Amino acid sequence: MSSVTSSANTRSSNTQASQASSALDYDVVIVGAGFAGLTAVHRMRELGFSARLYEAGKDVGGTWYWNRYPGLKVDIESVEYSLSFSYVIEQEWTWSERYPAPDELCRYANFVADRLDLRRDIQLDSRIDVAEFDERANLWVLQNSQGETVRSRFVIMATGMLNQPIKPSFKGLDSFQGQQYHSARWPRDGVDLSGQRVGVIGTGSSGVQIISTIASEVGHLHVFQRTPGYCLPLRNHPMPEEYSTRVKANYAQWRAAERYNSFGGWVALNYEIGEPVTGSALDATPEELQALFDERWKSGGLSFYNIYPDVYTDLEANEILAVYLRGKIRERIKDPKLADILTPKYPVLTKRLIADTNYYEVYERDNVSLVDLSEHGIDEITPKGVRVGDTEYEFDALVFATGFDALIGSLKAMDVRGRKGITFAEHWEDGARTHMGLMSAGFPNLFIINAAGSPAPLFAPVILGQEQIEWVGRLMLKLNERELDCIETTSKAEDHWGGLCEEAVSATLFPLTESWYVGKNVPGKSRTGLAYFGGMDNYRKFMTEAEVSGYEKDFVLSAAPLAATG
Ligand code: N01
Repeated sequence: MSSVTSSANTRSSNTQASQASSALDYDVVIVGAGFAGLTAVHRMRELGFSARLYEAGKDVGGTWYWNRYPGLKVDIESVEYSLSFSYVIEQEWTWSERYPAPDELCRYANFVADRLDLRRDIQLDSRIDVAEFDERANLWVLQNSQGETVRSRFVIMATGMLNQPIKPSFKGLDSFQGQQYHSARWPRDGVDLSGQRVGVIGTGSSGVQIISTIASEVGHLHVFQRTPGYCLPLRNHPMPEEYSTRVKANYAQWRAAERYNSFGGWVALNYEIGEPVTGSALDATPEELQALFDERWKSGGLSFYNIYPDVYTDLEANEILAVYLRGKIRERIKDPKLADILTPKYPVLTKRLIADTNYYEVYERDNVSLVDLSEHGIDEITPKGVRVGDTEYEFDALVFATGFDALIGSLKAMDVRGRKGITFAEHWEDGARTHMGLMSAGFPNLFIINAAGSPAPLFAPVILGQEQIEWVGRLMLKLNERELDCIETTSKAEDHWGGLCEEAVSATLFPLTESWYVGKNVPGKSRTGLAYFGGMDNYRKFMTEAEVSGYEKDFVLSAAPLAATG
């Protein structure tokens, strides 16, 4: 292994001198060039830390670099799904669509990287293969796929919450003779499916967008649906110039509204800042309910997340919205039998809403068939296709839109070794263990962004990532100020945080439904500590308390290697 030589190969002036300082290449290594990774590079530089970002992909963009399936659009409005730390970026960049496609999101990420001159600290096409904490030197030693070794004091893992694709372990999975694709690893040059017999397994956000887009292109499409979801029209269109101009002129208010909208984090409603809904759905009059729901329906996308809080916690309140949305779904499906199969039954919002474009209408096509798996699942993948009971469906191509090992998958898949060589796969074997979704015991000076133990599933990840990175940056400054080298959390703090996460999720309806929110999409995965469902406002209080208390509780701070001090 060669060692990196860098112009920034000593600690910056901001960095506390320590026994290990001479061996450092960078103050901080950042992994992943999505929006959070770019934010981290910028922030670290602002604070005077030397930083290097490594990205496995050949370009910046993160999720939007890797996910390229046909029909993909982000389902949060572009004016909100964007970085808020730079006035220049906010003002100079103009979105072309209300909900942009990955190409535009990656162009945006490139614009950010260029405009803020981040590129000189970013190494693309460079996967971090191993990250190991050196307990004697109190630093991280990382090896990348280019054979380089780098040493840093801190590591920021900006590897994303929906990054590690999964395929169910179907019998005969590898026997299929046709082409297989996973929604999250779609070939970048596209796939010509014209005239082919195609099977799509999975009808979550990815499956629904793929199905709606390829239906008119393929020969015949079979959709394998296990659980129907709540699909709502995205209502995408070119960005109205007036709207874009108005948001730019009032970005501070938009951002504040996003930040302080505890669930969802996104606020746009009919091109205005929507007010958070308070009170109980059970106390609202039928007229009030109708007006509120209709307004959201007209706005489109995922505006239903901004709803009476008890819709998340009370089955009766939940059913009021569920009935409304089921009615809207049935209106879109002509055949009542088909409508029965396509209409969801579980409590609404307990799985992520799906923003669609002409999804239900696809089933009016002669070349599209729905295979209902609710009673009888897929028995096996065969060399020719898929067998369900006595029926074998034959395909030229199979698409797995079967989701992700959310929140923990990316770190479990990496070879990251903390104290005593323990990996995340080992440490998280029985479920995610973090403190505030920011640190894990045994992984000193390593910070996790937008992933396990955080409110990421129910809050705008762009904003959450930024707040977490700001918190991390202030913590790093504080360590230097106090002439400390190292911070780590404890097993006790993880237990406590896991308990708080469990308490918060148990108070909601989320555990009633099998979804990635609660880990039920992966056999044997525990929901404990997986995510914090207590709302962003409460989460923010925990972060603030940790900071104002000087990290005295639930963290161990040290000036010398803990291993050496015993
Ligand atoms: O994955 P999913 P996704 N047999 O887990 C089915 C974000 N996202 O990639 O529901 C048969 O939601 C499974 O069935 P069931 C967004 O946050 C955003 O679609 O478990 N079927 C389900 O239908 C989203 O929530 C955007 O019964 C099986 C599907 O596979 C998250 O990513 C776009 C099966 C998996 O759905 C994940 O979405 C895309 C089996 N054995 C994604 N196993 C936008 O911004 C699984 N399934 C627009």
